[in-house]
Amino acid sequence: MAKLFLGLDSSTQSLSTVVIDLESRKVVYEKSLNFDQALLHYKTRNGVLPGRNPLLKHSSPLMWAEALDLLFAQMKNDGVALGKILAVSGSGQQHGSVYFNERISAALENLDSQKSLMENLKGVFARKTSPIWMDSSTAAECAEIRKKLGGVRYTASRTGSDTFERFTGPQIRKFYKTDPDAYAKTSSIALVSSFLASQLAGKIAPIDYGDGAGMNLMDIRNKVWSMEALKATAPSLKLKLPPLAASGQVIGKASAYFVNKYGLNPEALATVWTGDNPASVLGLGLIKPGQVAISLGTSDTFFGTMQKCLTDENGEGHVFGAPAGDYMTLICFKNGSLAREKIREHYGIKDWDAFGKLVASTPPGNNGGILLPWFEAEIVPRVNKPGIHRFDLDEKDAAANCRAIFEGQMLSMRLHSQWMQVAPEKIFVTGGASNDRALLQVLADVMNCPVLRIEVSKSTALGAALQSAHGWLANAGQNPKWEKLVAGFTKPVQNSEIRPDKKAVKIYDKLIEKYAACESTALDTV
Ligand code: XUL
Repeated sequence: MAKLFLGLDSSTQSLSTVVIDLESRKVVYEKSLNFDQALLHYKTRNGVLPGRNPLLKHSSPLMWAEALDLLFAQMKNDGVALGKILAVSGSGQQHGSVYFNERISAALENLDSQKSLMENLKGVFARKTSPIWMDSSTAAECAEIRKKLGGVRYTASRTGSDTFERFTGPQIRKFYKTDPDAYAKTSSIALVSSFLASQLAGKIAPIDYGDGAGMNLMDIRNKVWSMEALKATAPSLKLKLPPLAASGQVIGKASAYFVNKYGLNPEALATVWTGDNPASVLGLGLIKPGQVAISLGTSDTFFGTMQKCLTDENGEGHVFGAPAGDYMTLICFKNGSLAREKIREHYGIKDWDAFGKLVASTPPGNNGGILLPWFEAEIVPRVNKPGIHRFDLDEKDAAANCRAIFEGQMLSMRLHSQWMQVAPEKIFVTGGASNDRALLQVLADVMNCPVLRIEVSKSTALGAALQSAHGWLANAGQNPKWEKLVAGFTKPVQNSEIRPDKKAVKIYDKLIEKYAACESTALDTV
């Protein structure tokens, strides 16, 4: 008999769903709803409300609630066997926050299926809009909290990350400073993930250790709210936060709203949601310490799982709780594809195929040529003044510059992930540039590790569906093993494995020292 589990992912631009059948180990349904297209009246662009201040990025919590109704209606229409779903879980874009007044609990407990979620939730918000992860308007608050906590190193070791503009704590502090009355009227604060989980559960849902770690408010080692961090952020904050819990933990039966309106199984369990990055780590099948994935997208992101909680004393990387227990790390390099594209355009290279051929035509190590591609302000290492830096590299040599940009990016990844003390056994790669074997060879050689390509359609919602299955099995006393649970759902692309070349590895083991020296020199000048 089918065992169906539902996973939802509320990302910046869309709400997606994946239904899995644990018996056949198959994804049986997937769908996405794009906010800009499906909910025109919010006038969002890429999920963000319009506005003049480029540092301010907000979205509408009502839009996320409306999307939830629309997606459930769509599932019902498409004949998804909602009556057989055993549990629901989900994930949300990290860091975004939702502010409620004292009416929230009653509204959630009495969701009326004759009305929409939007109507049910009218009048419960203490703040109309939600700052999201793209917001960078809280530099002052970051500095204030960091100072009160005692500096970068201490903040990172306490909360898992240095203070970052998009993190929820600095955002809450800004709200408290700029609108103290509305802050005082706020009885409860949710993350995007816990806001949606609350609707499914019909009560205020806990925040999980994964998403909670993206707030600069959670004690990363003990997985409890850090009183020190709460105090450094805003008054009476503890009273406004829900409890922390493991993602996938059962909250209770799903709200009757979804049962009556969409025919959801009355026995279906609502579980704690997580952030999109922790969920995607699950969806990619990364559950054992030392497993690493690299997404070569607009920005390049390095994800890893980690058993012991180590934090980055330079405050560049993040540590979050991982849904499979233990920890995960996330390091975001902003100048990813964007920088590769700039180089391709600069040298008039027609496509990525030609770019890859030029890289392959040059020797590993590039005869010592180094390129630091900080076309935009960089997160890792922290660079506020953009600039391109070349060392022993002729700007006129197109092929050498193509190799240099990718080598530089991969050397930077190796250097700036050393604090994790994780020697990866295998690296899974996703994203646009992962189609190019010449680039993947550079990655395998720099990291001295086999690299495999992985295709990730909706890996985040898949991770959420697996999380709901885990929660349901654990609740039934079945002691589920993550390794068994994720097996078969995510597979690397066949024959995509690239092994490191021993000679090239030796070259990069030396070149990393030069790279680090060049980076220090360049950082001294910016
Ligand atoms: C992670 C981050 C983003 C959002 C995107 O720190 O800010 O990856 O989670 O949804």
